[in-house]
Amino acid sequence: MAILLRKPPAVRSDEITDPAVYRARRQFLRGGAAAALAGLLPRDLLAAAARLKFSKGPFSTDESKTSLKDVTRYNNFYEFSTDKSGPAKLAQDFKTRPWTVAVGGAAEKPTRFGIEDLLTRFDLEERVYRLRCVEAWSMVVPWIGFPLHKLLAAVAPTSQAKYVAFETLHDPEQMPGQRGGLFGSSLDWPYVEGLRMDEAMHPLTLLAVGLYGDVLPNQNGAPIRLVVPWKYGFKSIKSIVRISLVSQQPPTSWNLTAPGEYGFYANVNPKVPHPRWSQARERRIGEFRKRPTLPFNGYADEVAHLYRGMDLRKYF
Ligand SMILES: Nc1nc2c(c(=O)[nH]1)N[C@H]1C(S)=C(S)[C@@H](COP(=O)(O)O)O[C@H]1N2
Ligand SMILES: [Mo]
Repeated sequence: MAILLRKPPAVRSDEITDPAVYRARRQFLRGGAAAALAGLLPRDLLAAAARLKFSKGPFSTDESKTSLKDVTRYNNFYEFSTDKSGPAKLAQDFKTRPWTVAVGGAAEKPTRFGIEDLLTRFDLEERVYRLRCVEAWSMVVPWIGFPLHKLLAAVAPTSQAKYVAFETLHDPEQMPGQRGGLFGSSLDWPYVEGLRMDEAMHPLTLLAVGLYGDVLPNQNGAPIRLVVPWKYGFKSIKSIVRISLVSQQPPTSWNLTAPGEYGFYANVNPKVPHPRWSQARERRIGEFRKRPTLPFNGYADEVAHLYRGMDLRKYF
């Protein structure tokens, strides 16, 4: 499994920065304050700033990437639609500005971060991760983001912090899937997810703000979403507005809906079938043949130690 992972090249982001992008960023930084006062930020300049900022991060797979088209047109985002092709259309006008992420709970310095702050405060990295959906398909996505542990460190978790709870925006006016009735799904809103503290602090755990060199498309969870590559895709909660440090294991949307089918841990495990289908193999989107599913989605060398001594059939 380790052969699929490579170390980051020793190249600093400023050495690979295109001069045009550099200029755009300077312009962005100068225009930033005025634009922020006016309540708007030019999207292309923001994208240029995001593009500039990233360097190659660790843990990237060498496998071929899923096409941008498939990554952005084959989505699970039930707030917009339960149909895979629905979010790309229905999330087009989703407003991701202004946007804040409240990070608090068991923390000495609870903070409400503005999204522009989050885009510039931490060094952004590109990380090419596999994403394995519980529905037995997978993708390879070049995310841009920063490790969650950096954000958590900024709020200074207390000793009470044993788990981290995440919450997606609740806005039925913008999200047709949250209206119930014809467009509704079986999920309760807002979508919630959670991680154990050691999982949240693991260097693989990423808060993504972009993919394929640009800011996140709305249907992929703009403006900020979680990516936990060794777990089933539903743990990678989109369009986050709240992150809370808590002392008890928090509820999670899919577990609340069908506790026998979706556990809290949701580690990718070819040996534990979903009650209605096998998890032994998966189809990589864009391919026809099926490939074997790897324990922890191929990240076992990095994360298996977190679960040493745990019965992974019981804690599925
Ligand atoms: N808020 C929210 N987050 C979500 C979902 C969702 O419906 N709502 N779907 C999850 C599932 S099941 C998967 S597989 C991934 C899909 O992410 P992608 O569309 O970027 O591939 O998002 C996850 N995060
Ligand atoms: Mo999924």
